[in-house]
Amino acid sequence: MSSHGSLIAHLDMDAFYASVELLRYPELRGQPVVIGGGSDAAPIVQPDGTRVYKRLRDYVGRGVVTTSTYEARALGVFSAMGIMKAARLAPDAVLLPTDFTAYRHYSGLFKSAVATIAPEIENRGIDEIYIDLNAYKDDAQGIARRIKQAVHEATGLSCSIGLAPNKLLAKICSDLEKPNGLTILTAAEIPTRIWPLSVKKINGIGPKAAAKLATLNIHTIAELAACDAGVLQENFGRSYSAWLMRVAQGIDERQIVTYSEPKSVSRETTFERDLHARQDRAELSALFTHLCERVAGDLVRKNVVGRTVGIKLRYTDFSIVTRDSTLEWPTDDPIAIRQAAGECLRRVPLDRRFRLLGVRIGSLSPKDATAMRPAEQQRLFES
Ligand code: DCP
Ligand code: MG
Repeated sequence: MSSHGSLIAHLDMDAFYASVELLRYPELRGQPVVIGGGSDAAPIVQPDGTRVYKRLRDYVGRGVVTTSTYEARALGVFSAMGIMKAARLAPDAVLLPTDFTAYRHYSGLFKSAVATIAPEIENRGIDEIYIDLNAYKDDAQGIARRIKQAVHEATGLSCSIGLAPNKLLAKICSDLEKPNGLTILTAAEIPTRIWPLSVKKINGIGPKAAAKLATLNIHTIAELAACDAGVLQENFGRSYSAWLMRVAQGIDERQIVTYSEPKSVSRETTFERDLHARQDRAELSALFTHLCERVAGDLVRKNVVGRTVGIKLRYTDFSIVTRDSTLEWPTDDPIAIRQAAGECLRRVPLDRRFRLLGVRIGSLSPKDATAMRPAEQQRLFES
């Protein structure tokens, strides 16, 4: 691997929830198994100690598959599929309930195991992390093997690692040789190994964007890289099209963000349909209030108060505007936040439809339990 440039690993656990369940029920190894039932999907233990498992064909309900073993995937059963649909494809597959407590436990175990070898870790979710390997460039492959080994020793589980010059490429690579993969990519290999892939492999091109690209006859990353900038801009707006062009070249400058105290908390929501400030006023107002309440709830849980309230809007062309306003007093009060956010909203152009609304509060400080803000005092007396 080259000794200049950046070096990032993306690690993703293999069939994570399903693999944790197989630790508990090793006799199911090699079988199609689907995770996603409620507690009534738990196996029944017979008097002689043997277990009788629930099968997909007996399932009735509206649940969805959270994940499945590779044997079940071979039959066409994947995450997010309705369980009854999965039952038509794999009627004999075993169904097991989801047990988040167990998955969180194993998530903590694998992350600590990685940290013993390479401590610069960015958490991405329950089963994936980015690891900064810039300090280990001389033997990145050896470090990656040691990480895989440590994860296996700590959990009994396998993972797949992608090693690449940035997060975007590392994430694509960790998925290329699953399960138990170790995929190494250099910048020079982007045309041969990344361009032939589907645009859907890029984290950030969702089903909606992929479908729109398909209408432009763009299916592979190579086709995206070759696409005319003007055509992309017409269809996706300035900022998203600029991002599309960068990622098609494998460019991504995001740094690894290791854990730190929160600097701000935010909540945002993408609407089911694009909304207009005047025509959808009531609906927007309710959504907006709900976002402020959730942000306030986050502050309370973290025991902090914030002083800068900001909003974010994403218009239908994906362009973004933000506004913020600084309060006289730091707060965690949903009404004060709603009021300040409302003032911000009046300062953005509302003549166009938008698809996303977000509320953020920053300039956080620890909550001083003895100091009560005037607005709170007032409401205390009103009630
Ligand atoms: N998950 C979920 N709903 C989805 C997708 C995933 O609840 N639509 C859960 C179950 C997965 C876990 O998140 O076990 C991790 O997601 P991955 O996409 O990494 O899927 P897996 O780890 O199951 O499989 P893979 O080996 O492809 O990573
Ligand atoms: Mg995974």
